[in-house]
Amino acid sequence: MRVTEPTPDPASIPTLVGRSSSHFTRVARLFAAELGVACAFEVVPDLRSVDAADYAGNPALRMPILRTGATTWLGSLNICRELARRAPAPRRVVWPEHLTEALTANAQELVVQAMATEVTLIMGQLAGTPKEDAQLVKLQKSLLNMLAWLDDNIEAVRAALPPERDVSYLEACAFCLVTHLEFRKLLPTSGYRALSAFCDDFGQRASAQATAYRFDAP
Ligand SMILES: N[C@@H](CCC(=O)N[C@@H](CS)C(=O)NCC(=O)O)C(=O)O
Repeated sequence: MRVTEPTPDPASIPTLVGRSSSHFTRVARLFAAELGVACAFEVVPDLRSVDAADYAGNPALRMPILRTGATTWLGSLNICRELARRAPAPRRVVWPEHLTEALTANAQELVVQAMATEVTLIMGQLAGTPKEDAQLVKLQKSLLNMLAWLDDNIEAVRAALPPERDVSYLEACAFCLVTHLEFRKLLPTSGYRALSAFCDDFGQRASAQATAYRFDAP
């Protein structure tokens, strides 16, 4: 009698809901690739939507979201953790709570804050907020300050991470942040020499190359 391979149950494959142009979504996609977890991908069609159903039920009206059967995981860090639990083989992941020195912990804080600030700036641009708006000007200054800090410190930060790691949430976020600034033409990043060198290095990974930013079809 011929034995056939069991067809994978589609419900057992998690679905990542986001956009291929989103840096928080890319962090999750990058982790899925690093951890060897297959995911389906569902595009959030329009970020102007105020219907939580368009964000897989996320009341914050944000992406990414991971759907695993009847469960949803909100936000990139939660998603990356769930992907790690589903990884077919254990991987050495450095999570934010492992960063117990001020240098690395502050780098994590600033990378994620810079990502959030970039989101606000882009959404402000899309909404037509005037360039001289005081809050916008402050956010731009804040982003530049954070990038300068990260550029000054990224080498020391990386040197302080456990050398035997497979992947760190901090580096994944930093890579997705800096490459996204270029992708969205928010500001040129080549002047940030240390960050650019870091991106050149991290960008060699298959996970980085498989998750390049692009705009999803409308
Ligand atoms: N804390 C969330 C932040 C997610 C987030 O801000 N995502 C952006 C896209 S990269 C978003 O959904 N923006 C929609 C909006 O600001 O309206 C996470 O870590 O995933």
